[in-house]
This record gives sequence, C-alpha cells and structure tokens, in this order.
Amino acid sequence: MRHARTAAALSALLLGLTGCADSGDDNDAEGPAGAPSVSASAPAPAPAPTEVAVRGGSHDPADPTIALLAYLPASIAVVEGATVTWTVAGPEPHSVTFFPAGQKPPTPDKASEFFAPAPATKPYDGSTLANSGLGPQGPGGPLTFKLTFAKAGTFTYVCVIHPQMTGTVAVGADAAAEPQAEIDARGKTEEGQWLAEGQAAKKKLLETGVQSAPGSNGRTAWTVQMGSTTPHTDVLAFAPAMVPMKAGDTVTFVNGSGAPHTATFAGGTTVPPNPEDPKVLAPAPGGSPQTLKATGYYNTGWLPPDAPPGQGPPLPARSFTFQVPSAGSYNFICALHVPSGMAGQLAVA
Ligand SMILES: [Cu+2]
Repeated sequence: MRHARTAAALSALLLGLTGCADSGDDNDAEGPAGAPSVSASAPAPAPAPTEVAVRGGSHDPADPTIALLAYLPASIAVVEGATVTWTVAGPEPHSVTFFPAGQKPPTPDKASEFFAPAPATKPYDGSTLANSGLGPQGPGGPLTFKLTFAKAGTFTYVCVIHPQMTGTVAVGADAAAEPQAEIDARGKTEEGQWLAEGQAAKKKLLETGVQSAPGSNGRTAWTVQMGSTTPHTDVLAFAPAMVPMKAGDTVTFVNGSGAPHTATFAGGTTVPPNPEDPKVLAPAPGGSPQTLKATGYYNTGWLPPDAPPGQGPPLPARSFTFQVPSAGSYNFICALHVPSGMAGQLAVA
C-alpha cells in the first residue's frame, strides 16, 4: 500500500498535479499506481505534518500513584524530514532513548549511564544513540526532547528505566503520516485503556488488605506490599498504607512489583532527594532485620523488582523486616517515588 501511494504521489508530482501529498487517510479513493484519481475540482489534501508531538507517560489525574508506562500514542508514522517532540510531564520520570541498530538497551539496574541527555547532533538515521536523558527529576518542569528523522525506516525507542515502555516512529517518503489531531486522539484512547488497567491493578493491590501472621513470642508479623506492575502501569503505593501494629510486632516490606522501591523512615533526618544517592541505595543502619526507633534514619535501601515477573531475585533479597519495640506513629516513604505519593505509616499502639 505504501509503495503504491509513493508511486501515485510521485506520478502526481511528475504530472505537475496538485494534491500529491497524502492526507494520511487510509480510506481515501485512489487509483492504481501511476493513475492517481486527482481531478481539478478535488480539494487539495492537507500536506503531511512536518512537526508532531507525542506524550511520554502520564498519571491518573485523580490518583498520582497510578503511573502509565507508555508513550501516548506508542506508534506514529511521519514523513522523512519530520521533527517529533516528546513531552514527559512527570512526576514519574522517563527517557526517550533510541539506541543504534544492534545495541541492546541496558537492564534498568544498569541504566544510570543513560540518565544524562545525549541529543542527536544531526538528523537521526538510526546509526547513533539519541537520548533525552531521564526526566523530569524533581520540580523543574517537564522534560522535552526533539528529534528530526532523516531516513525512511521504522525506529524503536525505549525508556531506560521501564523496559516495557517502548515506542516506534515509522518514517516514510510517502505519507501514512497522520495529522496531529489523529495522533492526539489515538494517544487519548491508549491512555484510557492503560488508566483502566492501572486502576484495576491498584484495586487488586488494596484488596490484599492488611496481612498479618502470628510471630515469635506472641507477637504479630505484618506484611506490607510495595506497589504492583502491569504491562502498561506502575502502581506506586504501599498496601496497606497504614499498619495497625502493637509494640513488639514486626513488619516486613516485600517488593513483588516490577519497579525498585524503598521503605525509608526519616526519623527527624532529611531523606536525600536524589534516588541514586548512596544513602537511598543502601540499607541503613544495616541489612534486614533492624530494630526501628522513632528517631534516626532507617532505610531498606533499594529493594529490587521481581522482574521479569516471577524471575526476579529470591524473596529474601526483595524483603526487609523491622522490629518495632515502642508505640508511636512511624511515617515512611519510598525515596524513589515520593513525587507520586508513595508513603505510609506504622501506627503502633
Ligand atoms: Cu517506590
């Protein structure tokens, strides 16, 4: 179809006819190659756009803990020479990263070398790295990234920290290219689907409810789940968010999701805002288990994801236990997902 359209468009050009640019509407009437059905009275189709915009990720507007891991829309088609602008509004950061042909994206735990931007120095032809870097990080407005496509082909890109988040740009000399309004409409449709997927995942996570089991010495052992992940979303929430403990009980944080998380108790100190800070990465004051006090900095460190699902590190490597000897309210956050509202409390009576 695209070759036929190219031939038709070329013929139209050669014949000096107007209307050689395709509208992008696949249903328009068209003659066989070499015989375009252009008449003097037909209105000239709109030229294929040379500037289009795509969104990178979004959040449920009613619930920032539901993050969409998708470009909206995931696939677009543009004409050669077109410029695409991606906007990542946050708060969950993403990247728009084109790896050169043959180079595999890193696993998320090795992605930090791609957190800095590496913009293209010339129109993109698939032979080099073109990378937005990771953003937005902290308050600083959205991340934007522009790339101009010089060569026909289909180019795939990824978010370096969310491997399931991929997109494609199909570049053609003809114009399967859609107008921005159609790109936006498809983005909205996909966003609606993934929001429903995320909302269902959050409901399921919360339905886990409050989990407890008899512990040693008549104490109770509580469990807190850290988020959950679906093919297009991350739920960035603790379940339960409030743990109704008694002094002497234990609580174990378990990461069964596809993203790394921490449970971090600031205890009157300051939690570094940079998730890559060694104070966030490492357990403090040491490995599991720990005895939690009301003051002082306690941190599980990055608990790794169960990724790919069911094939992550063994459960003990994704878990961390605190014993809590004294009554009080102990607030905790995930130091990676504070902007998305990932927080909870141990209410110890
Ligand atoms: Cu988190």
